[in-house]
Amino acid sequence: MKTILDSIKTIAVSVDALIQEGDLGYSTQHNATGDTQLKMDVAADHVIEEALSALAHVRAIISEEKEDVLILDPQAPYTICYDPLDGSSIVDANFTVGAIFGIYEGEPSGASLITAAYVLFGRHIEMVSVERGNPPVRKRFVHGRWHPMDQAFMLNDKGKHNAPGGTQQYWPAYHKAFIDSLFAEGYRLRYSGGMVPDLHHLLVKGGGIFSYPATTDVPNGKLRQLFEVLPFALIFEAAGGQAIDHHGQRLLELAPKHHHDTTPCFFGSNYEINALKKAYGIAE
Ligand code: FDP
Repeated sequence: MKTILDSIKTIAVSVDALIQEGDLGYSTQHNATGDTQLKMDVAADHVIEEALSALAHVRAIISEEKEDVLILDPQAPYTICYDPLDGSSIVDANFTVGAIFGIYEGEPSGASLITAAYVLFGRHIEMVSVERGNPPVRKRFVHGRWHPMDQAFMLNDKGKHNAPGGTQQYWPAYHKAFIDSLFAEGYRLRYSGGMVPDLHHLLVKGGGIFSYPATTDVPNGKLRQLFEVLPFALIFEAAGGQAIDHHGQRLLELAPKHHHDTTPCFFGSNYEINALKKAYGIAE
């Protein structure tokens, strides 16, 4: 696992260089969800593919930017699913963007996710990783070295911030009522439109909630299970929070039928997620 995480660290530096170069033009390609890819998306994907393909023990890699699975060694144990540049719609505004990695042992699903990592391309490059276990191994690479996280990035029971994703016009009424109820309680809005910085923000501040509900325009949610949702579910649970879908099911219990499947998703500290369960009528 160390080799894969070390490789992601090296990848982070190369992808950051691409972002610094700043070619924001569109390519002629589309990803599996139909989004027109930026040249930067394609270039980041290429850098990551090349680096991960050089590793031993990797059965396959699956990129959010590619339709198909790339099989590397059918006998090897790990499949790495990744979103090379999450937040492509805000990179032109010079907002912080990220990359997300899920390392699965066997067929990729919540149950087989063994390590999750994300990279933040912000004022400085930062990487956070969680290796599943009891207790999970939580590490942060920043300012040139790995730091064990101990109490850092552990969520309090309740936070102060509300990060509501999706187009409000298409939210179900009970979701809007829930989001409004948090603001009525004094929660403050923090939503940049990038999943990585928005979830990182909640981890740094010790709580709150990020939601991307089922909406009338995207009934199965927008965020992809293997590349985005499951890795962050592992990271939030390891931080003492919860990560559930709109039925109240733990996201880590999901098993996508297709590698580009999406899901509605909610990540947060206990108070807010329990309040969401009540608002959705899914409290135990
Ligand atoms: P983007 O479309 O810019 O790639 O991965 C999808 C994503 O960004 C997430 O990073 C982000 O949280 C979400 O979409 C934002 O979607 P909305 O604008 O619909 O809230």
